[in-house]
Amino acid sequence: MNGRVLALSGGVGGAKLALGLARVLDAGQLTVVANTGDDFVHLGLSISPDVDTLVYTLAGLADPERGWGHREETWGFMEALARLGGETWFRLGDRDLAMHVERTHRLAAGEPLSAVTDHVRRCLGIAAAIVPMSDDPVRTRLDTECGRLDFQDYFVRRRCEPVVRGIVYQGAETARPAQAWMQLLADEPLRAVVICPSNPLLSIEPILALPGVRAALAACAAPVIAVSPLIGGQALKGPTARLMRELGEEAGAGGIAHRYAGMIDALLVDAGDMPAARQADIEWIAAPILMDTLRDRELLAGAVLAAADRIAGR
Ligand code: FO1
Repeated sequence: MNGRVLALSGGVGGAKLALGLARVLDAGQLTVVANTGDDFVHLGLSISPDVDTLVYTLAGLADPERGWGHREETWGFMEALARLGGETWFRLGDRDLAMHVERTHRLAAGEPLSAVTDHVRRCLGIAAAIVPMSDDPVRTRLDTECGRLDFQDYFVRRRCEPVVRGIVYQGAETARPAQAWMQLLADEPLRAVVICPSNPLLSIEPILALPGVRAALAACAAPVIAVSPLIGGQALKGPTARLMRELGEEAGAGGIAHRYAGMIDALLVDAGDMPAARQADIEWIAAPILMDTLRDRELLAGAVLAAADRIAGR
């Protein structure tokens, strides 16, 4: 069974499922939309962390421990920068640096981020399409007890420690979602739309906040399947559960279902998170959502596609 699949993703967690989908689908059937709300300019370089995590993961180049950055990385640039008293809180590895330099150079020459990303994808032999959610800048900022913070300041420099009171997706209201994926959503008969197990507030919401995206998903004829990023109320990585609590949301599968209600047909959760009674008018499906190994990623991708095919009556 084949057919095109559109996946919405943030960084590490989402990229794991994207890799599983890429491995079980025929070449060219997968399009992954990457959050760009985490993007920023650092040391004069244009950094797109979630785009790069997807690129490195799908190219088999991601560092297996960190999840972000290039595998077999060396840190000569960082060491030299530290000696010069430069900013070292955001670590740019020597191999990774090539990505940021090339992207910055191409953006400065007038290429849109989607074209730069597609160029990189082809150079690294990735069959799946990777589409930044928009070519226009959207910047996630957090209102915290320490004031309004840029995303990477909150996430990396301050290790998600400040208590968060609100989140803004600056620029989202006027940014145009990239053509490549909105057209797919509107025109193509899709097999499934997948919301990857990424942070719903920091990674998926910036995509949903773009004009027309929620309506397009609600109107989409294909099954929309989400995978919970939480198990037993805990995120496997990152601040998802804490952030949901800080913003008054239920930090559990129920909270995820509530967030995506009206947009998704089914939510895949850990067996221990299955509710006693139907909730949020969606189908709840118990699935192996922990993705430690490559095999786990393929199995979860298979479970997502099986759910979509069943809902579509295929
Ligand atoms: N995450 C960190 O925790 N520390 C870093 O120094 C760091 C550097 C970095 C460099 C390039 C890149 O593409 C990602 C990097 N990340 C780093 C990951 C990253 O910023 C976050 O995990 C994402 O933005 C959240 O999805």
